Order: sequence, then C-alpha cells, then structure tokens
Amino acid sequence: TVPRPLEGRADDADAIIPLDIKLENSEPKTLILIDIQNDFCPGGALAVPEGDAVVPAANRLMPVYSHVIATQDWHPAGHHSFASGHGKKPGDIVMLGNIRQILWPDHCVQGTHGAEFHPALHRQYFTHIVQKGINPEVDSYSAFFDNARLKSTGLADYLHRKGITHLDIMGLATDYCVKYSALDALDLGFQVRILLNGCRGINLQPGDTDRALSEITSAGGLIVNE
Ligand code: VGL
Ligand code: ZN
Repeated sequence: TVPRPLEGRADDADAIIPLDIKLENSEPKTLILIDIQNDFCPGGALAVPEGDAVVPAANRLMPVYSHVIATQDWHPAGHHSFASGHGKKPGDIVMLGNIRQILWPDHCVQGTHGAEFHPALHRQYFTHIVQKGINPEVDSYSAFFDNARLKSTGLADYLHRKGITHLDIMGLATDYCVKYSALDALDLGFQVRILLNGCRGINLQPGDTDRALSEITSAGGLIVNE
C-alpha cells in the first residue's frame, strides 16, 4: 500500500506550493535523497540541526517514486575539506587550487558509521546510489560534479539513459549539497522541485537556507511542500 502524501502545509512563503503527486496514471517519478547520513544527523560529526527530521519524510515518499537515487558523501580519510589536516578550525576558509573551501570537521569517512545512511531510512527503496567527495583534493557538494567541475559523478548520464527529465530533491544540507545539486540539475536542463519539509540546512550564517532556496527559484526550480 502506498501512503498518501500529506496535504501542503505552506505557512511561511507564497512561493511554496503543495506537492501534487498523482498516484494513479502517473509517469515515472524520480526522487533524489541528498546525503541522509549519520554524520549529518544529531550526534554526527557535522550534525545539521534537525537533520534526522528528513528521514520520516523520505520514508513516506519513496514508495510513490519509481526511481529513488540516494547520494552519499564519501570522503577518504584526510580529505582536504577537513579542517584537521590544515591545522585550522571548522568554518575557517582555505584555497584548494583556485576554489574557496569552507573547512569542515572530519565527516563521512568511507567505511565509518558516520558515512552510513541513517539507520531508519528505508533503503530497500533505493534504485541507485551516487557516492561523491572521493577525490581527496576537491570537495563535491553537488550530486553531479565536484566543486571544481573536474569530474562528473556519472549521475547526469545515468538520468539521461533512463530518460528522466524531472527531479524531486530533498535531504541535507539545504544550503550546501541540496543547493548545489539543484543548481547543477537546472543547469543541465532538468526540471527541479525541492521538497521543502524534507530538507534541513546548516546555516553557518543566519539566512543561508533561505538564500539557497531563493537562488534555486531564481534558477528555475520550484519549492514544494510534501
Ligand atoms: C555537505 C558540507 C560538507 C552536505 C557535505 O551534504 O551538505 N556539507 N560535506
Ligand atoms: Zn563532505
């Protein structure tokens, strides 16, 4: 049985429209779950406030999608985005090549508990997994390309092969990996909707999440509530 999506609960912005998932007679739908991993949830190394609140939303939604693609931040130990290797503090900034890099706590190290998907996430619904952030020298917020656009993750090719043109995106964190995944998807020509109650932001600076959402809408994305 397929759970019914919740009614729209937009209360804070006119731009937010209710998610309209038609269960009958619908074309295949694609959900992208960004980085719903232990390290981004409370108790994790780079905990996003209320990060675990996206898990029930993901679990409700996955059964109504025909494609569920989960991304996994998947860093080698000593990744150059980690403050520890620079003798600096998380939040400090360095240049990696010609890219401005915010330094983070060590997080999502390949093979560790922190890099695993949240244990309550119904991962039996995943149809594809994309791992990113593997190159130690460059960060990769987007599910499509690293921050220097040196390499593609292969996700765009995968979606093209499947004939997928519309993406619903949710997960962690709104102001980093969700934002850059959505902007790259729009740039690549996909139609993008952000499932707002399935996202949480870090907000290193107050307002980062709201600014990320308005950049996405300016680039042609829709913000919807599930
Ligand atoms: C993320 C910071 C560093 C994210 C990943 O998933 O948004 N943020 N690595
Ligand atoms: Zn990372």
